[in-house]
Amino acid sequence: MNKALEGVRVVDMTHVQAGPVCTQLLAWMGADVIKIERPGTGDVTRSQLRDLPDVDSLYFTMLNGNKRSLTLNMKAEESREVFDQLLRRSDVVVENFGPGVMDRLGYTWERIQEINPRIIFASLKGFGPGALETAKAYENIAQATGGAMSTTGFEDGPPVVTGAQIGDSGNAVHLFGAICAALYQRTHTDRGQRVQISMRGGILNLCRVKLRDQQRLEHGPLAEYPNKEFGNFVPRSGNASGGGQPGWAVRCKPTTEKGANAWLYLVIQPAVWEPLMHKIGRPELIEHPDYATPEARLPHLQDIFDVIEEWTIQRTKWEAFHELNGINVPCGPVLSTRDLIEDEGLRAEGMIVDVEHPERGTYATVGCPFTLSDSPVEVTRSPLLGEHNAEILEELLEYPEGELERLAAAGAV
Ligand code: CAO
Repeated sequence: MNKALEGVRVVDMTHVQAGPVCTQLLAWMGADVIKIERPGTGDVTRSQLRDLPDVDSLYFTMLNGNKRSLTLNMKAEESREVFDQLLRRSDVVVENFGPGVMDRLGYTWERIQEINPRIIFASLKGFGPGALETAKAYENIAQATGGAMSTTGFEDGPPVVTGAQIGDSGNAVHLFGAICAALYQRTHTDRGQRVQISMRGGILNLCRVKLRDQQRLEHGPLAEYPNKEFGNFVPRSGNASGGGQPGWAVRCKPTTEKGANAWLYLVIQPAVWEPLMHKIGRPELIEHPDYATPEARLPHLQDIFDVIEEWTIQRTKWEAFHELNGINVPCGPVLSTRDLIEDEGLRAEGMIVDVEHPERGTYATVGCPFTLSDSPVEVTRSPLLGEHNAEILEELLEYPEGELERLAAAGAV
């Protein structure tokens, strides 16, 4: 066995971002992922945000590597025989359609179980039971309703979404974990099961510490927050660390005209206070009663970071990083997307990978965020629309020659 999920077949009914990122992870772990797409158009992302005319977009190619593509018009009568056969020969079906879509297609959980009692049926929706249950959801709607937006940004500004796609790609990882757990349980029960996840629930999981702070608020103000006044909910707290050790982003010497990302994030652990003050040339603060202990420092954090910034502003973010890292201060430069795509370390780590595509040439994609020593990941390109129709129908489903043409004439593939 060369891959962790070798032998697992996935019927991939996913589209846009959240579902495809999950099934791409399954494919990287060795599952045979068959992406079902509407004939003619396929996943809507194939043609969204195109950088090159008539070529699958990066939006699609970066989220659908290592999969096979089968076109199937799920609303055509003749497609049902194909889909049923696929379900019989598969281990997992994953979908992230709007609420009720699978039921309207005639594939309820009950029907899917009837066809294959060993299959795991995984769904990602915007919301779980309750007032929002029937609502569709995109990334930022999940961030708005799951606690991310109300806690991101500065106190005097509007709620802000994060650049990290925590609702989509973040929840894809939740869904991936859940499917792997269900596959493991099946090795004991020999039964499939229903796996469900809401984007809002997944966001809340990632906002766990904000719910910690909501309950701490009942016992008084949050001393480590930069905010001066508190209501009955957790306020936006800018770049405060959110953890037990204070942190903040400080400005550095710009290296480009605008210097938009000339910033360094640093955290002041108690043990680094003394060497840090020596390093920035402010040894008189080490024993100062307002600063000497972590508790004493809490009300003065902004002053402290201002003092540190007087030192960092004279250095580039990389110079400041190397000097502070040299005395064990936890810190990291704020890196732009340009910095990242050119980062040799990320390529060595397999996190930025170049892939060959027959229509668009070489493109860079983001690799698998974890490594398994016994299951190496080889990132390959995304499939063209319907590229594997003949292969899947004839080799996997054992349709005789000519059936593909019949199904195509009936508008099913
Ligand atoms: N053949 C025929 N029809 C197909 C098909 C196929 N292969 N694949 C999909 N369809 C049809 C479905 O049957 C459905 O039709 P009906 O509405 O008539 O039942 C329709 O296409 C898809 O509906 P949808 O509600 O999923 O799609 P949408 O573009 O209106 O909404 C989205 C998109 C993402 C808002 C919605 O799918 C959703 O809320 N998904 C769950 C949450 C989610 O994943 N969001 C993250 C998206 S990434 O930001």
